[in-house]
Order: sequence, then structure tokens, then C-alpha cells
Amino acid sequence: MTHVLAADFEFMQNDNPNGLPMIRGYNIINGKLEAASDGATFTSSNPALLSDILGEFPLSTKVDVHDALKAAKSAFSSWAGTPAPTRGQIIGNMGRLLMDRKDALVRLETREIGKTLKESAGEIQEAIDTCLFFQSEGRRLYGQTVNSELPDKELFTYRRPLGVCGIINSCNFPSAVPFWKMIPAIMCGNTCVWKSPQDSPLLSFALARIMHEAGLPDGVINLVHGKGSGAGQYLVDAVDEGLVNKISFTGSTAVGKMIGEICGRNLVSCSLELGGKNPLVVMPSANLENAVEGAYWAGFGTAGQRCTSLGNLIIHENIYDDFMGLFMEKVKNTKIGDSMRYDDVLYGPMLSSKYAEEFLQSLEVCETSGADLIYGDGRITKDSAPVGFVADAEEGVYMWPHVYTGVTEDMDCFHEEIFGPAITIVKARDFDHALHLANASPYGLSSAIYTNDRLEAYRFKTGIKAGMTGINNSTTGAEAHLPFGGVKGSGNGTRESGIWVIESYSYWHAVNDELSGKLQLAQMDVDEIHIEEAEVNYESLA
Ligand code: UN1
Repeated sequence: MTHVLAADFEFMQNDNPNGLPMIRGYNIINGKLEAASDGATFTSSNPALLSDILGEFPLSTKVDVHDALKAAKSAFSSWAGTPAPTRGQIIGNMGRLLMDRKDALVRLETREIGKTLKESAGEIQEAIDTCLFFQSEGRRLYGQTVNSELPDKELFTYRRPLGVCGIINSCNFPSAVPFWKMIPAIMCGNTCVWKSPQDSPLLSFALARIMHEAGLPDGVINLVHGKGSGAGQYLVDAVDEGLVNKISFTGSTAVGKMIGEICGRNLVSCSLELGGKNPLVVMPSANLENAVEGAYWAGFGTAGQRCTSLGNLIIHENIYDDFMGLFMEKVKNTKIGDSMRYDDVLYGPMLSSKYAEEFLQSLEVCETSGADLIYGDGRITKDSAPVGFVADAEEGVYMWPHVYTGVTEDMDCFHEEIFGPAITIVKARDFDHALHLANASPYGLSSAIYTNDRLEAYRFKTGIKAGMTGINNSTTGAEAHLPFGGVKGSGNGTRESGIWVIESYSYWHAVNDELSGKLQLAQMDVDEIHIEEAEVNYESLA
């Protein structure tokens, strides 16, 4: 039970082919490094080089998750009582430490989940931006003074923390998204149990250590590793046991609905950021080169593994052939490989073998829907690789980019999210048809339109049902100080980021202070002012 600040990383014996270390990882409970109560472990491997093992981590038991919840509960009152500007100062320290260690964290993120170095750098920056934003929010966290309807009485509102927050995120944004959740949570005075994603435990372990180095008191953030069906489920089950005051989850719509049901029956608040089938519309007035760039990046950047990645590409029939000519030229020349070893790759491997398997299964939906596969061949192998592939196919889990055309609204693949490098293309007759198609999936996370017709852009912006819309931009790339989230099947209406997220981690406390020294009844003891009608003839004015 060593304190997290008193120990360096523990290196393990390994056969990693790239000479990179293997780490013994721990849960962090009440500031102490802890193994699983039954000693069970799991490993994390590099999806670009599966024989490179990053570390061994506790497969947390129910006892471990409950220990973490107890630690969060006992740290709560002292943390909630810490002045908000001091909490903000610790968050600012976290941002500065992340800046100092950015290069190492970027390489680690790329090694663990296969994102390109450029994208990992963008993501660590998003975590830094979040810290810098909320550092000064600690000096605001405003309430209001409100006038009373009675004399000698004052009204106030205060933001109060909710208590113990269960944080569950997915490994596709393993640094920005947990920071989107935990930074506002702790800024508001809550404490957290963070169930780290199964496929990015080393990055979570490094980030949680940095949070402690920044001056975070023990027990304010407790890290538990493990599987969604293990530690994640134990954390959600604890809502039924009255041990959790808030769940914040980013992941699939199916799991989100299950969490929403459990929280709902316990009247516990939950933030749910779920799937998307994000539409991008291209209209005839668009700058086609720009639209091709945006659609290509939205579809295949991050190997299509963002919640905001392009799903349905909706192209007006008058420019369909021109657009597709330019678009397919780019798709066919996509550079794919391990960004640690090759420069300028658009995307790397899938996040992990699990994501690769699930992606291949979801491609079957496109096949059985009857969509036309015009490009792509599943997993990249020695014998089947696109021209731009620059890695050794056997070493990692790489996928072809996939393009399906002839997709219509009645097909399952029009409605289902495909988490990976595959887009479904739909032809639109006119603007109204394009808008109808953009609204026709069960999701409503992100959306985009390329047009140079201002009225069309306006009608899209007002007619689309989505949490986010890009005009002449891709579906991805939300900034850290705008509200992030969706409607319909993409979430329960809560938002991450910016000032809006504060609503999700605090409740409003209305306080009245009666200074008159007597009982004054609201609504009943209020002075009534009567209308005194004058003898004036307004009709005579004109
Ligand atoms: C996610 O995929 O869960 O807007 C988050 C974007 C990123 C965040 C994505 N800033 O694409």
C-alpha cells in the first residue's frame, strides 16, 4: 500500500519487440497504489504491434470498487469545503503538469490505442484546455442574489456538489473525455471513482498520478481498472445500493440506456454521451474540394472511431459524380500505418482487437442491408492491403477504409452506427430530401452541411435535430469550451464542456434569509398595489 507520490513506475520483465517497457499498474484508492483484492490482472497491448505489452493492471473486484466508493465518500466533505478557487488552483496545476509531460503522454497514448501522434497531441491538448478553462471557473462558480417579494428579506442561490460521481469513459478519447467529466466534477466539489477503459489502463494510470502530483488530496479521484462488464458494472450496480450520487458515461447507446434505467429508478442524475450516425450533407453550391476534405477527414480520421465520425454522407444528385470522383481518389490513396514508425499516416490500427472484431461484425450489417461496397476489404492482411498501407499487417489490427453506396433510408446500415473506417453514402434529390435524410437516423449527436447558399445553411441549422452542427466543416472537432452532446439516441440531453457542464455536476440550492425578525408569509403577506384608474380620456389623443 504505497502512496502514489512515494513510488516511481514499476517496470516488469518483458519480451517487448520494440524495447519499450512493461509497467505494473495499480488501482489508486485513497491515494494508495492497490492491486485487485483477489490478485487478478489483465494486460494492455499496443494495437499496432500486438506483441508489445504495455503493462499488467488489476482486474478490479466488487470489493475494490466498493473500497474506492468508500474512499470517495470519506474525502467528500473536506473537498466540498475546500474553497473553489483552491480547487481551481489544483486543476490549473494539473494543466501545467500535462503541458510539461505532453510529449511522453502523446507517445504513450499512440502506443496504447494506435491514434496518430498528431491526433494524440490534439487530444492531450484538449485535456489541457479543459484544465485551463476550469482553473478560473473555480474563481467564478457563481450563484445569484435574488430580490425577495417581502421587505427585510434576502434570497440567494448557490451551486452545491452532488457527492460521489462514478466516471466511465471509452478508450477512443482516453484523456480528453475523462477530463471533460472529472475536471468539472471536482471543480464543483464532488469526488470521483473513475473506471478506466479496459483498453487504455496505462494512460489512465499515468493521468491519475499526474492529478495527484498536482496537489489533489487523497480520495478525491479514485482509479479502478477492469472490464466494463466487471468493474464498470459494479460501479453502476452501486447506484442501486445508494453508494453513488452521479454517473457520467460515454459509450454505446445500449449500455447508456441500461445505466439510465438504473439511475432513473434511484433518482440519481446521470450524464450519457452515446452513439451517433452523424450525417454530412453536400449541396451543389459547396466548394467541392473543401467538402471532399471535410467528409474524408470526418469518415476516416481516427479510423472512424470518434463518436462524432461521419456516418451517412448525403450527396445532392446533381454533383454526385463529380464529388465521388474526387472523394474516391483520396480514399484510394489513404496512408495507413503505425504513426510511431511512419510519418503522415491518416490513421493507424483499430483501438484494440476487441474494437476490430466489433467493426468487422458491423460491416456485415452493410452487406445484409444490400448496400454496394465500392471500396474496402475488411481487415488488412499480407495479401489484401490498400496501396497506401505502410505497416506490417500481421503485427497489428488494421482495417481498409470502406465506402458503401446505394444506401437508402429503409436499410439497417442507414440507421446503425459503424464504429470504424466505413461510411454509407446516400443520394439526395434536393435540399428538403437531404435534410429529411439527415434527420432520419435514430441518433442526433453531430451533423454537417457543405453549402455556399446562406439560406440553405440557415435552414439546415434550424431544421436539424442534433446537439452539434458544422457549416462548411466536418462532423468532428468540437472545442473544449462549447457544449458537447446529443439528442435522440445520442444521449439524455446533458452536455459536457464549457460552462454548460457545471449543471451536470452541481445542484442549485435556494436560500432565503429573513432579517425582519418575524414570520412573513410569501405570497400572503405581500403588499398588494392596486390600479387607480384616472379620469383621463386616452381616446382624445389622436
Ligand atoms: C468522442 O468521440 O467521444 O469533437 C469525443 C471531437 C472531439 C471529441 C470527440 N473533440 O471529435
